[in-house]
Amino acid sequence: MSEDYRGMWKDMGLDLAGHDALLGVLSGAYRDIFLSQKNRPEGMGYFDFVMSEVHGLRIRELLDEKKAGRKIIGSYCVFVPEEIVLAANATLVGLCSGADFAMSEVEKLLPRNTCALIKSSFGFKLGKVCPYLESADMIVGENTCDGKKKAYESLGHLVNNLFVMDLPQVKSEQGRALLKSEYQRFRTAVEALTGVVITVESLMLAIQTVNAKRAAIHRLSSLRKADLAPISGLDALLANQVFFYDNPARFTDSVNKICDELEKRIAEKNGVFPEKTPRILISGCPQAVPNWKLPFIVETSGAVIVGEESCVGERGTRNLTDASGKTVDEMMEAIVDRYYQVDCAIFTPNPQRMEHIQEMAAAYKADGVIHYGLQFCQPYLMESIPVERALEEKNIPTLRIETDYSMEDVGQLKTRIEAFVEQLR
Ligand code: BJ8
Repeated sequence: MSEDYRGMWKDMGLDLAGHDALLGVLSGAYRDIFLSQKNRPEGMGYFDFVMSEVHGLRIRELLDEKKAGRKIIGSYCVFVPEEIVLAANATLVGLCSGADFAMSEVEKLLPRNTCALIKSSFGFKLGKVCPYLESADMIVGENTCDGKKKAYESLGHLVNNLFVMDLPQVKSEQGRALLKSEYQRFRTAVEALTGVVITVESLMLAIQTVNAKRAAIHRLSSLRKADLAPISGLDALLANQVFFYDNPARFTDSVNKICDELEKRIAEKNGVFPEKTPRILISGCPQAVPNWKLPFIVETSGAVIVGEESCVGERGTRNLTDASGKTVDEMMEAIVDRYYQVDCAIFTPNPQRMEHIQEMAAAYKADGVIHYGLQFCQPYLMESIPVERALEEKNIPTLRIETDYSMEDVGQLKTRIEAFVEQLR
């Protein structure tokens, strides 16, 4: 980190010893996993810098925004519409956590058989190690899976600024109406928090800003369709993870810059892996920072990851919001339409997700799909069975993985993944 931020962290109420331990593990893992890769695009230097300052400079920027009167809103799910947040002069940051922390404390509040993602978010709160969580003026929980739904009841006792958004579980007229009314309720709550009433101009600008960010990520994804992968799956995942933390305009710019570089690499046939490296699509649960376990194993087992069917990936960023509305109400409708298409496994039935996985496997020329399910995540583990069936119909080999954030199963996973990659050759 370029500066000493200890005073800032202390003022935020972080547990400095715990935080040091977390940063120590994070920076060691980053060095071993990311910086050890060969022939990385130069543009990844920006993301290396962002990660090195993820608890430093970016937090200082957020605190400066707060001093200037802007509010910070933290979210655990891609159903929280960034457009509404930006239009009301607030900043949205992702809170989903990808590492085990303070597990003994967490298991006093949550059953052991809760998914690692939920446990991690509690661990970061109980261990007082997440400056994003501590800087948030509002935290948004969403009624998605049962685990999250019930966990927010407990989280509500740990924070004093939780807004729980109800979400549909069925794609129907009533489901869409629920999403619409919840987005209206969220808009009112955000306007009350910031004291800023959303206008046609502010909402239009917000839609354009978020669309630009998504369009840059779409451009990056589409370059990964090239026969010689111009960027590793690890680096592309990192860009998708930084999507949730960075300043939107700067992020868009940096992703577009790396895309310019990747276009040149493709023209020069300069890939990050040799020709004929088996191509893998990952599908399933979100991989939040610093959960890099699976892609690291895959890409050190002779394969390259060419896409993520995930909320930290294409499921989260797939569609743009229609920007043709002329009134706030029309734009709110467009926002509802855009998010209503997210095909999270909490929906039943969820045939669109099967179609999207088939489409992605074809578009990215994947030789195989790894379905990534977090242990105890019923929605995605249950849905891994129809996913496998849908891929079998297309003769695409599938490997179903069920894991958590611990390193205990790395050896076993590596053996299974190496065997799968061998089968794809
Ligand atoms: S829209 S995927 S971000 S809910 S892994 S907590 S589902 S038990 S994260 Fe998600 Fe929104 Fe859906 Fe996307 Fe529950 Fe499963 Fe845990 Fe999960």
